[in-house]
Amino acid sequence: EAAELERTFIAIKPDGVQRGLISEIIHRFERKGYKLVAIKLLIPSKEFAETHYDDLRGRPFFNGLCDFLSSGPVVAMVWEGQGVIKYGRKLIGATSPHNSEPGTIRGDLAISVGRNIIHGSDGPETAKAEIALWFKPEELVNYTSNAEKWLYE
Ligand code: DGT
Ligand code: DGI
Repeated sequence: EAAELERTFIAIKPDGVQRGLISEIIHRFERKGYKLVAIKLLIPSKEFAETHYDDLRGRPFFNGLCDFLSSGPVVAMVWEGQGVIKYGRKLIGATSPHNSEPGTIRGDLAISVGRNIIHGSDGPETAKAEIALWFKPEELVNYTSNAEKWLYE
Protein backbone atom coordinates (compact mmCIF):
# COMPACT_ATOMS: atom_id res chain seq x y z
CA GLU A 1 0.00 0.00 0.00
CA ALA A 2 1.30 3.43 -0.93
CA ALA A 3 2.36 5.57 2.01
CA GLU A 4 0.26 8.65 2.65
CA LEU A 5 2.69 11.44 2.00
CA GLU A 6 1.82 13.66 4.92
CA ARG A 7 4.16 16.57 5.62
CA THR A 8 4.91 18.62 8.72
CA PHE A 9 6.91 21.71 9.53
CA ILE A 10 9.67 21.27 12.11
CA ALA A 11 12.00 24.02 13.34
CA ILE A 12 15.04 23.81 15.56
CA LYS A 13 14.87 27.06 17.53
CA PRO A 14 17.90 29.29 18.32
CA ASP A 15 18.54 27.48 21.63
CA GLY A 16 18.73 24.12 19.88
CA VAL A 17 21.13 25.51 17.28
CA GLN A 18 23.33 27.26 19.85
CA ARG A 19 23.46 24.17 22.04
CA GLY A 20 24.74 22.05 19.18
CA LEU A 21 21.61 19.90 18.92
CA ILE A 22 20.93 20.17 15.18
CA SER A 23 22.30 16.74 14.32
CA GLU A 24 20.77 15.13 17.42
CA ILE A 25 17.31 16.36 16.46
CA ILE A 26 17.62 15.53 12.76
CA HIS A 27 18.94 12.10 13.75
CA ARG A 28 15.77 11.29 15.66
CA PHE A 29 13.47 12.12 12.73
CA GLU A 30 15.76 10.46 10.21
CA ARG A 31 16.19 7.17 12.03
CA LYS A 32 12.46 6.91 12.68
CA GLY A 33 12.10 6.66 8.92
CA TYR A 34 10.74 10.08 8.05
CA LYS A 35 11.95 11.69 4.85
CA LEU A 36 13.50 15.15 4.79
CA VAL A 37 12.01 17.18 1.94
CA ALA A 38 13.20 20.70 2.78
CA ILE A 39 15.80 22.30 5.04
CA LYS A 40 17.37 25.73 5.50
CA LEU A 41 19.12 27.85 8.11
CA LEU A 42 17.88 31.39 8.64
CA ILE A 43 17.41 34.13 11.23
CA PRO A 44 13.70 34.99 11.19
CA SER A 45 12.72 38.63 11.63
CA LYS A 46 10.61 39.63 14.63
CA GLU A 47 7.66 40.24 12.28
CA PHE A 48 8.09 36.81 10.75
CA ALA A 49 8.17 35.20 14.21
CA GLU A 50 4.96 37.06 15.10
CA THR A 51 3.28 35.69 11.99
CA HIS A 52 4.46 32.18 12.79
CA TYR A 53 3.10 32.41 16.35
CA ASP A 54 0.00 34.44 15.35
CA ASP A 55 -2.36 32.20 17.33
CA LEU A 56 -0.47 33.00 20.54
CA ARG A 57 -0.94 36.79 20.22
CA GLY A 58 -2.27 38.05 23.53
CA ARG A 59 -0.41 35.51 25.65
CA PRO A 60 1.87 37.15 28.23
CA PHE A 61 4.91 35.38 26.79
CA PHE A 62 4.14 36.25 23.14
CA ASN A 63 6.60 39.13 22.81
CA GLY A 64 9.43 37.31 24.53
CA LEU A 65 8.74 34.21 22.47
CA CYS A 66 8.97 36.16 19.20
CA ASP A 67 12.12 37.99 20.36
CA PHE A 68 13.61 34.62 21.19
CA LEU A 69 12.70 32.95 17.87
CA SER A 70 14.25 35.86 15.98
CA SER A 71 17.36 36.02 18.20
CA GLY A 72 19.50 33.68 16.12
CA PRO A 73 19.66 30.99 13.48
CA VAL A 74 16.75 28.58 13.16
CA VAL A 75 16.82 25.32 11.19
CA ALA A 76 13.55 25.15 9.25
CA MET A 77 12.58 21.76 7.87
CA VAL A 78 9.78 19.82 6.26
CA TRP A 79 9.54 16.12 7.08
CA GLU A 80 7.35 13.61 5.28
CA GLY A 81 5.91 10.25 6.26
CA GLN A 82 2.84 8.37 7.34
CA GLY A 83 1.37 10.13 10.39
CA VAL A 84 4.36 12.45 10.69
CA ILE A 85 2.30 15.41 11.96
CA LYS A 86 0.91 13.65 15.01
CA TYR A 87 3.80 11.28 15.64
CA GLY A 88 6.36 14.05 15.11
CA ARG A 89 4.70 15.82 18.05
CA LYS A 90 5.14 12.63 20.01
CA LEU A 91 8.84 12.52 19.23
CA ILE A 92 9.06 16.18 20.31
CA GLY A 93 7.18 15.73 23.59
CA ALA A 94 4.93 18.02 25.62
CA THR A 95 5.24 21.81 25.30
CA SER A 96 6.76 22.16 28.75
CA PRO A 97 9.82 19.96 29.26
CA HIS A 98 8.56 19.53 32.84
CA ASN A 99 5.83 17.39 31.31
CA SER A 100 7.73 15.82 28.42
CA GLU A 101 8.54 12.17 28.94
CA PRO A 102 12.13 10.97 28.90
CA GLY A 103 12.75 9.56 25.43
CA THR A 104 11.21 12.60 23.76
CA ILE A 105 13.33 15.41 22.33
CA ARG A 106 12.21 17.97 24.91
CA GLY A 107 12.16 15.39 27.70
CA ASP A 108 15.74 14.39 27.00
CA LEU A 109 17.24 17.70 25.95
CA ALA A 110 15.40 20.69 27.46
CA ILE A 111 14.43 22.08 30.85
CA SER A 112 12.19 25.15 30.49
CA VAL A 113 9.11 25.87 28.38
CA GLY A 114 10.55 29.10 26.99
CA ARG A 115 13.68 27.25 25.78
CA ASN A 116 12.16 24.03 24.48
CA ILE A 117 14.49 23.82 21.42
CA ILE A 118 12.05 22.65 18.77
CA HIS A 119 8.77 23.48 17.09
CA GLY A 120 6.43 21.09 15.32
CA SER A 121 3.11 21.76 13.59
CA ASP A 122 0.22 20.71 15.79
CA GLY A 123 -2.21 19.54 13.10
CA PRO A 124 -2.85 19.17 9.36
CA GLU A 125 -4.09 22.76 8.97
CA THR A 126 -1.16 24.37 10.79
CA ALA A 127 1.28 22.07 8.98
CA LYS A 128 -0.02 23.29 5.65
CA ALA A 129 0.04 26.94 6.73
CA GLU A 130 3.49 26.76 8.33
CA ILE A 131 5.08 24.97 5.36
CA ALA A 132 3.66 27.69 3.10
CA LEU A 133 4.88 30.43 5.45
CA TRP A 134 8.46 29.17 5.74
CA PHE A 135 9.06 27.65 2.30
CA LYS A 136 8.50 28.48 -1.34
CA PRO A 137 6.96 25.55 -3.23
CA GLU A 138 10.18 25.05 -5.24
CA GLU A 139 12.15 24.61 -2.00
CA LEU A 140 10.29 21.35 -1.32
CA VAL A 141 12.30 18.57 -2.93
CA ASN A 142 10.41 15.70 -4.53
CA TYR A 143 12.37 12.46 -4.64
CA THR A 144 11.94 8.77 -4.01
CA SER A 145 13.43 7.30 -0.88
CA ASN A 146 14.68 3.76 -1.39
CA ALA A 147 13.92 3.06 2.27
CA GLU A 148 10.20 3.49 1.69
CA LYS A 149 9.59 -0.08 0.58
CA TRP A 150 11.18 -1.24 3.84
CA LEU A 151 9.28 1.23 6.00
CA TYR A 152 5.76 0.73 4.68
CA GLU A 153 3.94 -2.51 3.86
P1 DGT B 1 -1.13 23.59 21.31
O1 DGT B 1 -0.96 22.11 21.17
O2 DGT B 1 -0.17 24.38 20.51
O3 DGT B 1 -2.56 24.05 21.14
O4 DGT B 1 -0.75 23.92 22.80
P2 DGT B 1 -1.15 23.04 24.03
O5 DGT B 1 -2.48 22.42 23.80
O6 DGT B 1 0.00 22.16 24.32
O7 DGT B 1 -1.26 24.09 25.13
P3 DGT B 1 -2.60 24.80 25.67
O8 DGT B 1 -3.41 25.25 24.49
O9 DGT B 1 -3.23 23.98 26.71
O10 DGT B 1 -1.96 26.03 26.37
C1 DGT B 1 -1.58 27.13 25.59
C2 DGT B 1 -0.22 27.56 25.95
O11 DGT B 1 -0.07 27.78 27.33
C3 DGT B 1 0.83 26.56 25.57
O12 DGT B 1 1.54 27.02 24.47
C4 DGT B 1 1.79 26.48 26.66
C5 DGT B 1 1.23 27.37 27.72
N1 DGT B 1 1.17 26.62 28.93
C6 DGT B 1 0.68 25.39 29.13
N2 DGT B 1 0.84 25.00 30.37
C7 DGT B 1 1.46 26.01 31.00
C8 DGT B 1 1.91 26.21 32.32
O13 DGT B 1 1.78 25.39 33.19
N3 DGT B 1 2.51 27.39 32.58
C9 DGT B 1 2.67 28.33 31.65
N4 DGT B 1 3.27 29.47 31.96
N5 DGT B 1 2.27 28.17 30.39
C10 DGT B 1 1.67 27.03 30.08
O1 DGI C 1 3.36 23.65 19.95
P1 DGI C 1 4.20 23.86 21.17
O2 DGI C 1 5.50 24.54 20.87
O3 DGI C 1 4.39 22.61 21.98
O4 DGI C 1 3.36 24.84 22.10
P2 DGI C 1 2.55 26.17 21.76
O5 DGI C 1 2.36 26.32 20.28
O6 DGI C 1 1.35 26.22 22.61
O7 DGI C 1 3.55 27.29 22.26
C1 DGI C 1 4.56 27.76 21.42
C2 DGI C 1 5.75 28.03 22.21
O8 DGI C 1 5.54 29.07 23.13
C3 DGI C 1 6.26 26.90 23.04
O9 DGI C 1 7.02 25.98 22.31
C4 DGI C 1 7.10 27.58 24.05
C5 DGI C 1 6.41 28.90 24.22
N1 DGI C 1 5.66 28.95 25.44
C6 DGI C 1 4.50 28.33 25.69
N2 DGI C 1 4.09 28.59 26.93
C7 DGI C 1 5.03 29.38 27.45
C8 DGI C 1 6.01 29.61 26.51
N3 DGI C 1 7.08 30.38 26.74
C9 DGI C 1 7.18 30.92 27.95
N4 DGI C 1 8.23 31.67 28.20
N5 DGI C 1 6.25 30.75 28.91
C10 DGI C 1 5.15 30.00 28.72
O10 DGI C 1 4.34 29.87 29.58
